[in-house]
Amino acid sequence: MNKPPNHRKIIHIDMDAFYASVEQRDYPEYRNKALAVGWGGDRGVVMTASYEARKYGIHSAMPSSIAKRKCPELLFTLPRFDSYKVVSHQVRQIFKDYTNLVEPLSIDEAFLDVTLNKKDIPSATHVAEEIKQRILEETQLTATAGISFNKFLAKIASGMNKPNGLTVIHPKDAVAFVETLSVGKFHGVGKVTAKKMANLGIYTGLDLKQWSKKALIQHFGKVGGYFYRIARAIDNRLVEPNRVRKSVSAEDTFSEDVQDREMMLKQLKKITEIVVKRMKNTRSFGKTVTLKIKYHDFQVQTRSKTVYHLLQSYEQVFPIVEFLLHQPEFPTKAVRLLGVGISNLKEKGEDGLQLVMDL
Ligand code: TTP
Ligand code: MG
Repeated sequence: MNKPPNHRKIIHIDMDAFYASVEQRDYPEYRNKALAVGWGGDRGVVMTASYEARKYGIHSAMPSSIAKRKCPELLFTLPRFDSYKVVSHQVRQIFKDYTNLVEPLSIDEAFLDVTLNKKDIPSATHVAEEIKQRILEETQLTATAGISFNKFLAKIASGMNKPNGLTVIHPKDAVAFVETLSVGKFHGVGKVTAKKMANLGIYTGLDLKQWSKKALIQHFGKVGGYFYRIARAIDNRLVEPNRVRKSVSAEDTFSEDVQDREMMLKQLKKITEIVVKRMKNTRSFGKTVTLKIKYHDFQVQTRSKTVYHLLQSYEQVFPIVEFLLHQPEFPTKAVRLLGVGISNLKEKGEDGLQLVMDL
């Protein structure tokens, strides 16, 4: 019998400028053009931008008005989610030819564990090359692959060489590589955490490595243990094919800033209905309700409430949303956007039990 390999072989695959690439594929007039997917109106937001548009500094989540200022010839098109889902499904079918250990992270991204793969290809790089080639042949779209021996490094690797890239981080190089990496590049370190780290003098993996596990947990809570491990290139998280989503959410921008309570409640009812429907579709139940409020000046506030029973129905969720709108106080400034999220999700097990998922 073959000796099991010392290291796992993990691939992270991420489609390039996903929504924009599908639009450029389906509408030749968008090819080689600066294109944004999203609403181009005054209060629209860029969902993603073609690589041609990114040269102007345009990126996801940028208000459309700013994007147009940066690039006056920028074209806008509305998203066609059904087409993106078709591609996402095609790509997942390709993955399944290599391994069942596929963990989708979003519509265009997944981890694959190819340590043992259905084609018995020993090199993970070869698997990734084949998958990229098949994605191109079957969807006419490009993807970028990152390859390493754990999820953390595979994800970092795929971000290093986009678009249409393939980057390998070898076990022998991993420790030195993480030392040079800026902490802002670590998955799980957002802007707020990066700033907190900077205040502590932590800028790179090497800086992070100087801290004890205890001290990191003291400063950052539970996730401090994860930071301690990844600073040493250690990440034993498995590729989990049936992972349940941790949260569902929806949000909507008003066409004009709003201060009226009835209008806010009307909007929140609509959004809550969408969120509840999504939870039902995934057969999940949540315990934490979060209300997101973005004010006219772009200040964002989130208010959350965790309850002790599992929530799924509109009748259960909406009163909490309404409560959060008034607690600690009803918005004192005009509101631009409202969002509702439900997290702390659990999936109803097939045997009817409520499975407690790893949160
Ligand atoms: P990403 O993979 O983050 O971005 P991308 O595929 O457009 O570009 P990249 O080449 O850098 O991977 O997200 C996938 C899709 O998800 C993206 O095409 C549009 C959508 N999306 C949003 O709708 N809003 C967002 O804020 C982000 C980040 C993505
Ligand atoms: Mg992508």
